[in-house]
Amino acid sequence: MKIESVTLREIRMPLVAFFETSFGRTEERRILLLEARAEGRSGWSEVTCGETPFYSHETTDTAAHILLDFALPMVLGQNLQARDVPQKLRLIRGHAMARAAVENALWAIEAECAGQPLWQTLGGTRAEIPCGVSIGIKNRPADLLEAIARELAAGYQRIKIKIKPGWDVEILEQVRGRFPDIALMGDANSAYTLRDLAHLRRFDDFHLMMLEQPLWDDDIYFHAQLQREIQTPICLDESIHSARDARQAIEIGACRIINIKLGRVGGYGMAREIEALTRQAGVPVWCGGMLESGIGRAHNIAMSTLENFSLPGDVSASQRYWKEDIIEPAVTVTPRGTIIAPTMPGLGFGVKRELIQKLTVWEKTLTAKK
Ligand code: OSB
Ligand code: MG
Repeated sequence: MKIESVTLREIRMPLVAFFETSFGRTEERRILLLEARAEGRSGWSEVTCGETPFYSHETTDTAAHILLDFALPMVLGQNLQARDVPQKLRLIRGHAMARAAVENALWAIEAECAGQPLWQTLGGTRAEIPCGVSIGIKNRPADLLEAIARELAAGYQRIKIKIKPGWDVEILEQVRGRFPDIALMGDANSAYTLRDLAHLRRFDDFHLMMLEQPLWDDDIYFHAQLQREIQTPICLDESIHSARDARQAIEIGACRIINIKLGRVGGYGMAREIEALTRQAGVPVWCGGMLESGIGRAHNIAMSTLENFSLPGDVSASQRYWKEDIIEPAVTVTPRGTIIAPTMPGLGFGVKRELIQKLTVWEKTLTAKK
């Protein structure tokens, strides 16, 4: 298909409640949406970076720069399929979330052309996906316990809490005291070093499903050393950008589980490679979240239908984040803590153009030369 034009826009959306990790607090999102046009259709995607370079190097502003000045000119006017995009963008080093947005929008168009929901075009095998929630650091432990109780009542299958030095062992003691048997995990977002080994060993008392990214964001090797010293399975998030990274991590024993984020790995092509590799290696994966709007959420749902996404992911209901989401219907979760994959062709959800227009702070359209 020929890529006729692409519109990139920034929308601002306040979160219904602040979300805090070991690297900081987010209250309002600055989200880039990409709309590609080909075959007389529109395909939407979301750039999943944060506003700050604290989770990864990418930010809303760097992604806009990379897309407008480099990535979009490499694909505009060209005749290509979604699966050709990684090759077309191969000269761009890093900036995976910006690159992923180009590829993912084309997948949505291809699915619509095929008259199928995207998850089926991708080869998903699961029409209902298991869901967990990620709960941020709170002002008080009591706020966290209350949030956990609320999410469990809504049916979510596992609880992930954000941890950091000073908000870890004591908090886990309280959570386990009140909820002894729930599926529980912690995400450190690289808040520890190997000097904390004795401290990290104490986490083994809480029978956590996994400990996500305890050490440096760019490390694989030392996570293998840590994994040999603790019983809790390590899950890597920040460190895994490619199938090669995943293979390395598995071969040296750096983790027993992997969190796949569609943006962090550069799009569906690489996500599917990692899914296949981990499936063959017997290492389960789950879909991570980046506080996405409905568009990114719809893509996360599609990816989560792939076979090896066997653990509950961080993909949850729209209303946990937004007063009004930009897709219709909004994402909802069943009382058994699942999301039903959509049946509508393409992205699988309607896009609320008027609302998006209202939230837009700037937009830019690049058109193929005739
Ligand atoms: O590490 O998984 C993470 C949010 C922003 C940046 C990094 C992470 C997260 C989350 C939230 O855990 C997941 C979500 O609810 O979207
Ligand atoms: Mg994480």
